[in-house]
Amino acid sequence: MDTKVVSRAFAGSLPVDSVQALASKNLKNIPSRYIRPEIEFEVVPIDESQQIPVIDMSKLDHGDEQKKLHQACKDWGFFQLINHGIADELIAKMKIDTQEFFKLPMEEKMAYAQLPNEIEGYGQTLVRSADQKLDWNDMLCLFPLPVPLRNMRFWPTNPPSFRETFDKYSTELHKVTIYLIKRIAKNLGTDPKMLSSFFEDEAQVIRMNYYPPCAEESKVLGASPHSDAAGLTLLLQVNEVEGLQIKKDEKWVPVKPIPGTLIVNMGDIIEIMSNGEYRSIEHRVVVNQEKERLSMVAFQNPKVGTEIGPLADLVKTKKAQYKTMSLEEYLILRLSGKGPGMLNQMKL
Ligand SMILES: O=C(O)CCC(=O)C(=O)O
Repeated sequence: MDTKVVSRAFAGSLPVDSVQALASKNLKNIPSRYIRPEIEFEVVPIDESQQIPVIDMSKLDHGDEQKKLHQACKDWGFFQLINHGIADELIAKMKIDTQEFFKLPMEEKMAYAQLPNEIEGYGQTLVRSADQKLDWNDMLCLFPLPVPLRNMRFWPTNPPSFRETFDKYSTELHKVTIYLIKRIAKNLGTDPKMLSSFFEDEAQVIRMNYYPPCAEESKVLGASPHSDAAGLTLLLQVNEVEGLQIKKDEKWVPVKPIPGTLIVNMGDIIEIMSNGEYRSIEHRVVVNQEKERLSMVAFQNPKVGTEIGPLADLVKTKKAQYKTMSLEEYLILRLSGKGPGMLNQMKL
């Protein structure tokens, strides 16, 4: 990610308190900035009967799995990826190191705090105004790729293995991304080498989310409804507590992660590049009354300099549905706003 561009998009973000510190006070009544009346009036019921498709990466050389991938990207915009090739031991270590970081005393975590108007580091997501509703969530956000742009000042040195584990995990996610992008290109009828070249020097952003338990769990949201600005998102459920819900046919569908899988979703960039063939789906996170929840979300973005717009091969027979602009312009447009529907700004 071009950190200067991201800083411009985040200019004016207001600092807010740590939710973990707030939750530790065991307040009976949660401050009103976290209370979301809209959830009470939610007209879309949860649909427990549906589940997102499962894609076996080791079988993608076979036609059927490749077709299944196409349908999953088209109909759901989300799937669970099994046999992705990342070693169980590495995933287990990454989960432990993430949990250990959030267990550190607040003063120690604050050594990695976001700087004013920056998203990288330990803190919270974008806050634009003093009356904006807040998510029940703290995060550690790092930009591991491209390597020359790493800002090690935000990489925890405690737990001592964090940096090494995180570096390896980031590299493995990059490999999975390149593999999937090639498969996606094939399914879309465009050149796999061309599409994957945008992601070779990718701008990767990894966000570790910590959602503390909440006494008024049905009144707050861990993450407000949104779609991801990224190319692809690869999500690891760090502990066994569910919370992610995706909007499908106007209903919220809870995602029940299968242990060892990565949850993959199409971001807005893939929706745009595919000229709307694949969909970037709105999702949100609910929290738990008794248990903390942790997740690790990797946003896989094309390299700086990539043009964001429908791919040339996909506008030969169908009119372009989205604008074309530089990644930098796109990020400013996409990150300066808030809430769902941001993708509409890209539609023609
Ligand atoms: O925690 C999760 O499951 C999803 C988080 C998410 O959507 C985000 O960080 O953008």
